[in-house]
Amino acid sequence: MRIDIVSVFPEYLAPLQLSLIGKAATAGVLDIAVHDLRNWTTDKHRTVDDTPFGGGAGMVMKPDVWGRAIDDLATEDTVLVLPTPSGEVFTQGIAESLKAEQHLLFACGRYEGIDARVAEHYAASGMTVRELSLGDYVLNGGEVAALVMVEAIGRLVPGVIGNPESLVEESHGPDGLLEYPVYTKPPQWRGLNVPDVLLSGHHAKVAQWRQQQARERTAARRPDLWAKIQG
Ligand code: JEK
Repeated sequence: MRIDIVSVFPEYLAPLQLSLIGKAATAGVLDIAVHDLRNWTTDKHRTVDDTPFGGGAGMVMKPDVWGRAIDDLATEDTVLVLPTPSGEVFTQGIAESLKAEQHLLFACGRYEGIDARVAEHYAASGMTVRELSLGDYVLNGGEVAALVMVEAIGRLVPGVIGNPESLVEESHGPDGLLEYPVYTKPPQWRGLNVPDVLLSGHHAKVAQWRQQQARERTAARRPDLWAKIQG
């Protein structure tokens, strides 16, 4: 998979050279490139923003600069990903739907966002355009969202994760419940004991206890998920 990320703060994307994703990039499974949007400006001051039509606070990113960048980087099979607070919420399901794509192009906005005609133009041109939000809180730009999305999608690409078993677990695990609590040695730490059942060697009882813990956690912490599962 090829991933291009365009930003006015390309240094912000440096973590992508680290850890699992960075190693996969090194191994050639993922091909990640980060670009400075200002490379596509044409004026002396390398301007990327302007005042909003209709008034209001802040600045809006210019469509012409983004248009030149996207025209240069896009191919026949590009999916254009636009992180935005007004997007569809990014989920594991969306990560799954993007993991087999040939090319993802992330356009990371700043200020009040990117002129709306950019998404409109590329969608009308036949490109797949995904306007995605990380969640219901406001960030200062799309870079952190792109980092999260690249990590969530990248770890699903065959050859990226070191341990294939951790993905198998997930693929037959989505009963929609949160994870059960996990423990390791020592069996007692600062006066807290690992639950006896986990030391018993009784596999059926362990499985039953974990299932019960997962249900209790989900009901307490995620009433939204619990309502969908219905006990
Ligand atoms: C991309 C620029 C900053 C900040 C104005 C007023 C209520 C905000 C844009 N989950 C997510 N949260 N935020 C983003 C995100 C933020 C971005 C950009 C993504 C580009 N900004 C910004 C304020 C406003 N709005 C009404 C909401 C707009 C994001 C993701 N993904």
